[in-house]
Amino acid sequence: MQDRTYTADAEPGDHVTVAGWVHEVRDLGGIAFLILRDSAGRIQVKFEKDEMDEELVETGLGVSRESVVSVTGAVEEEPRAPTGVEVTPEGMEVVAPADPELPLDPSGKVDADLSTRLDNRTLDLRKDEVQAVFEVRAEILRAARETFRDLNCTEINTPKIVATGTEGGTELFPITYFGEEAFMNQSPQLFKQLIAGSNVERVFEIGPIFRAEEHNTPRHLNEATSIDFEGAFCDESDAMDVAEAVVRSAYEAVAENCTEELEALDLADDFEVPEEEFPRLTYEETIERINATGELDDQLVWGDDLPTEGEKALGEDVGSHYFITDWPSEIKPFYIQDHDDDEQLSTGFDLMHPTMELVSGGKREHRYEQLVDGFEQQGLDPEQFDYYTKMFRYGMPPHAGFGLGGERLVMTILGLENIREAVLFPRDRQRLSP
Ligand code: AMO
Repeated sequence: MQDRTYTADAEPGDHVTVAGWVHEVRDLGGIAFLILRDSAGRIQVKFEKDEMDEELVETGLGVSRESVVSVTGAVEEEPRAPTGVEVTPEGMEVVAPADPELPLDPSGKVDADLSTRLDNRTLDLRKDEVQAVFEVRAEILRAARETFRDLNCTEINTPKIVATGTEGGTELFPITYFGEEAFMNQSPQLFKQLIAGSNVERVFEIGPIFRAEEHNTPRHLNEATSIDFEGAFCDESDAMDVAEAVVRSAYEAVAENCTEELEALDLADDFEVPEEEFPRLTYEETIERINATGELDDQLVWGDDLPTEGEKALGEDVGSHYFITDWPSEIKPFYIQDHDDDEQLSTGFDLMHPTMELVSGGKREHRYEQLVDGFEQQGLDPEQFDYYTKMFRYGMPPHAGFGLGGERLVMTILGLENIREAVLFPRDRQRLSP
């Protein structure tokens, strides 16, 4: 729009046209105020009924909340106005009227449940605290990209329509690809390895992953954003260092660049950047510590997956982010390498926030024979993965990497109760639109 001034830039003495949404209209009798909101903030528009053009006053007072308007007038200092200035209008246009019946109240005075909010995201995002989540999310992704670039990684984009799954067959979404069965990709796992094995060496990708998980939980999505890393000549310890750097840089960036958003979310006073190095516990130590909390009915034994209550009990015990290393080989995927001196033990690791898993990773099996054996042990047909395994015959360096759940990172940094709050348009068991 030509010559439009953002509300935050309107200074006393200026003559401006501001444009945005009608936040509220307060009619005090002889005088009325319209609060206009745009992405930069809010500004008060003052209507003096006896002194102004009747039609202008009618337009200002008659407009419904959330209509889009543009107002032209002089900016004056007004200490009693919310931002210390107000506009005395000379002209006003209703650019796009809003139905007076709104499905949710963007002023936040009336609470809406999450489902109503997600059905009406455009209106929901007009609330400062909701917009703040997505500003923070954008800053977290920016910080992750910057950290990877500082670590000499190249950003890649890999296919999301694929011929095979990698993270367990039951969680695949099948689609039809020109008459052939194909799938939505569960992880860029195999592609990122194939690129790490080229001269590019160190890569990262931020993109969607698709998991046909049946269960609806506050921390699972059917389409999530994965922040992936893969590095040639890296081992699991190097990959853990990178994961830790990315997570820490996300907190630092939010603390430094999102002060207004943290205030809108009421987090400004308590926001903490994790300072200490994340401890690394072995899987064996982990199950011993979980058992010692006494929170589980049945004691965990070697080879068990960690139940959610166990993760929670340990998270409270540790009180910070922590890694779990040296998982039993049998519960890690085929592409994870075992330790040379003990093939029951894998190089796989998880990074945990005290409340949930954020990252899985490990050193990869880069030796052709062992890789093919691993497929067979997991009941997968190595021939289907020939496009992948054959590259391991042409000089595949040792390499390691990880996948970090983007929404879980946002959720844990902001303490959101439901992962859906960290996604604009979540996909879950009930939700395929909007
Ligand atoms: P994994 O399956 O553990 O590992 O996924 C990595 C991380 O992605 C996030 N995540 C999810 N977030 C929300 N909803 C989901 N349904 C969901 N599934 C996964 C989690 C999880 O820790 N290829 C490996 C990674 C690697 O080894 O590089 C993988 O995909 O935060």
